[in-house]
This record gives sequence, structure tokens and C-alpha cells, in this order.
Amino acid sequence: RVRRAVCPGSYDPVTHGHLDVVARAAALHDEVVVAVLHNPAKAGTFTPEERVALVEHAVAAAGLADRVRVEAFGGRLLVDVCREVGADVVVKGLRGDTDFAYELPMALMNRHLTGVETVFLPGEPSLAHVSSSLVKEVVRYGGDVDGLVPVEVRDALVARLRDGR
Ligand code: COD
Repeated sequence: RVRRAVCPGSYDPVTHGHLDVVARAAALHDEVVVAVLHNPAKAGTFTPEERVALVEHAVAAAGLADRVRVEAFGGRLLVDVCREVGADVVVKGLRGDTDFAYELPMALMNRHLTGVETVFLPGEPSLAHVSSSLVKEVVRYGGDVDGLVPVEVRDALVARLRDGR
């Protein structure tokens, strides 16, 4: 049986924190689906298609394209995404106890709904300060995010945010 895991998130945009979790999930499973989940009622900084393209580029650069695929899903429960792609495990990274407090009820709710299990990986400590929202704030006000996101993501953020959007 193929062991397939889902790494869900907003990925608006992808960071090296996300990519570390995806690479480690790929080492533990046969296949990983990076599920870019977006709320159709909320405009993000990047469109779902743009987010997918940025993750795909980074996955290919990391040499993971043969076991990791990237797909966008809107207005859906994570458990339904897992069912659709045939995954029985969700993998998430934890930066610290705030992440755990946020993730625990979601993991319990998802298991309640369909029995899908959530596996938590300890986030890489050197990336514990990295989130999509903080990276966006730093770029918006002219700060340096080298090493926190792939260069393509940095360039896309500069183009999108420095004009005040
Ligand atoms: N180190 C380690 N892990 C990290 C890092 C880092 N530096 N940065 C991010 N992560 C992890 C996060 O902890 C998270 O697990 C994951 O990466 C994704 O992060 P984001 O910020 O892109 O995504 P979120 O937190 O906005 O995504 C939330 C979901 C979209 C997964 C969630 O809302 C969801 O499942 N929505 C679908 C609707 C649904 O099923 N709702 C009911 C849930 S019970």
C-alpha cells in the first residue's frame, strides 16, 4: 500500500519553514500532497495558482518533484481533501506551543470527522520565527528575508508588496 501524506496550509507564500516540513514528510512517506487550501471568500496576497507555482518551483529545486505534488483546494474541509487524494495522514510542523494550541483541536476534529491522523514534526529551530505573515511584513517595510524563503518567493513578494498592496 502506498503511504500518502497531506501537508496542508495556506502557503501564502511558501517559506523555508514549510519546505523543511514537506521534505521531512517526504522522507517518511511514499508520496506527499502539498494541499494549498484557500478560503474563496478571502483574497490572499497570492492567488491559489501563484502559490502552487511557487511551491512547485521550490519542490523541484529541492529534488523532491518525484514524490511531492502540489494542488490547490478551495472552500473544502481538509478531511475531504485527504479522502479525495487517498491520504490517511496529515503532517504538520510545530514551531512551538502556540502552534500546538492552535493545531490540537483541529487534529482532534479531523480525527473525529473521518479518523484521519495528524503527525506533528518539530519545526527546525533555526526557522521557528518564520511565518508567511511575518515574512510579508518584513518585505512590506523593506527588510531582508534572504534565507527565509526561496529567491523566487522573495522576488514575487517584493514585486507584490512594495507598491503598497
Ligand atoms: N516551522 C515549522 N512548521 C511551520 C513553519 C515553520 N517555520 N511555518 C509554517 N509551518 C507549518 C504550520 O505550523 C502549519 O502546520 C503549516 O506549516 C501551514 O502553515 P500556513 O500558515 O501556511 O497555513 P495555515 O495555518 O493558515 O493553514 C491552516 C489550514 C488551511 C491547514 C486549516 O485552516 C485547514 O485545515 N483548513 C481547511 C478547512 C477545514 O478543514 N477546517 C476544519 C479544521 S478542523
